[in-house]
Amino acid sequence: IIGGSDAPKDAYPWFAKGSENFFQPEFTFFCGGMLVAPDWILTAAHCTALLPVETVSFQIGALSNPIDGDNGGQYSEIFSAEYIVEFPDYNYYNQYDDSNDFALVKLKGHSTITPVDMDLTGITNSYDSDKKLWTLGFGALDTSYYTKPDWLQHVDLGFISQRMCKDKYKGLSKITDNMLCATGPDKDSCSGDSGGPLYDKENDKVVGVVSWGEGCADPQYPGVYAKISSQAEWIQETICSDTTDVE
Ligand code: 4AZ
Repeated sequence: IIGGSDAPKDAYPWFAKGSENFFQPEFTFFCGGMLVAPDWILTAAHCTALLPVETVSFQIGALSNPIDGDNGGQYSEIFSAEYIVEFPDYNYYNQYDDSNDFALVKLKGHSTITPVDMDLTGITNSYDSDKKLWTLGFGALDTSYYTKPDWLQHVDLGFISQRMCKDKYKGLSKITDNMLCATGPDKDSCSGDSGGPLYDKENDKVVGVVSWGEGCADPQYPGVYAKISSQAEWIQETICSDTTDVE
């Protein structure tokens, strides 16, 4: 997160920190996520696409980045992934074309933390161009991409209309109706924030998943988020159709 500040305790109990030990040692942080049902994390497909499922875990309620860090007294729970469902037509090697950058991670166990509500009806369609939205994560603090925070960062962004976002990315990348754009002066999500939420605090709903952008905090290029309401049906069906843990 660029231009943000320390997330307050208790503000995002449903935020999940993804860790993996396939590319990195000892379950190191790789992406954000959010608890959307007691046993399901919503994250970005580009986060999980190259990872074997047995190398993935999520800490729900994480505020501290170091695995042995002090979580500030906030309650958290760690679960490993049981299986991962990527959006059906998601293609890692063609990921900017029509992103649908969604993955649902089934957890080995049920969290007792309250999941966050998703925008399944499309409240984003009524946003004004400066509607305030929040994003959060443990990603890069500046455009060197290397500095990572020890504590969860959050930042308020302004919603960018589809028309304006298309215009800004003209000649560079396609902005589809399955994407949401948001930006702020010297504020953005960045490398490592992927998979985390775009959050509408007023309505207490997550509306997007951190997906991509040209650079970070470049005034020409807003951050791009996968639009949750675009694939509400797939998200709900995937979560509800699961019958592997009937007890
Ligand atoms: C990334 O590399 C990334 N400015 C995430 C978000 C944005 C850019 C890059 C948006 O994960």
